Amino acid sequence: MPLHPIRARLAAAALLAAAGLVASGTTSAGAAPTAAAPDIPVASVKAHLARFQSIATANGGNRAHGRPGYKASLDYVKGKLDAAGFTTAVKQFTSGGATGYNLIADWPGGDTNQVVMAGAHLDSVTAGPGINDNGSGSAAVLETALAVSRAQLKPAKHLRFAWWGAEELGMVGSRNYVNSLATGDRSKISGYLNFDMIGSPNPGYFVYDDDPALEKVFKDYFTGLGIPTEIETEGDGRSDHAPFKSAGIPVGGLFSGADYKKTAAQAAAWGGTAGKPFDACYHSSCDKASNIDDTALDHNSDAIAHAVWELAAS
Ligand code: DTR
Ligand code: CA
Ligand code: ZN
Ligand code: ZN
Repeated sequence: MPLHPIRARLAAAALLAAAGLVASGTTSAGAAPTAAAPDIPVASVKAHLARFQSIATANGGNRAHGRPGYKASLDYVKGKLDAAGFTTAVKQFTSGGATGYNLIADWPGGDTNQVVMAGAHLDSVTAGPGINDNGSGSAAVLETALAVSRAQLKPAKHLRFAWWGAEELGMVGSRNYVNSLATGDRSKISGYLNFDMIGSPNPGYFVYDDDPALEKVFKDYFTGLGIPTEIETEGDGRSDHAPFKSAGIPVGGLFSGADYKKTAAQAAAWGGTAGKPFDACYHSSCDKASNIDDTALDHNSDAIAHAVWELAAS
């Protein structure tokens, strides 16, 4: 079988790097080379999604704020991070008369005056298990954090990962977190990357355009894969990056589409079905384990790792 053009290009780049003909990752001004981000195994990301699905199934069909499936999801993610050597903290808040929880995981080391954060909301709506929205972002951020541990990464900047509660009630958990930070701590966050819906079944490749430098990290990555991207416009301010942006923190992120319909031009660029929503199961009971495009989930997970490695090194 002939190699797909993108794969062929990647294979050629890997061969050149292996032969020492090109650097696989160097910092500016000839500083010590930094290892390139590892491939994030999509099978591992999907295993987390399968667990989120089982948790929902065992808890009334959802993982929503104030419901037992939310806390069970948080306990699962926390257990993986604790075992991998992260310093984790569960931060409680109250919304709608129910206790909510954010999970914060710090990777020991790096300059704590320069914090790179990546996060995803872990809650679903009550209508369904929330596998694309937002098991996808939660699982990909988790697997990226676990890859940091596997690599025993020694980043220049400090790395912090977050899973937010009650996003579906209006970004309650992430706003609570940003408001809880002392002014001095807010200014130490050099960037926040958000991942909400990154495995949509009829996917698009949208990059947040809020901060040009963070946008470029993702755009360049997809250009390298030969995948065109568009600016994310469907939900400006509709996810957990919004409270960070309001506090003056640079934000970036990825999105593969919700209930808007894919245009003919987008289907020509990305494949999939024109005239159909990016995610026809958005906020529905059918947002289950089958509601995922594995290729989009794979590319977006790898892009997260790429951004985390690059931003933490510089
Ligand atoms: N906030 C999401 C859905 C959503 C809609 N548009 C965007 C754009 C970027 C990120 C997310 C979204 C939800 O959780 O329902
Ligand atoms: Ca991968
Ligand atoms: Zn949602
Ligand atoms: Zn969401």
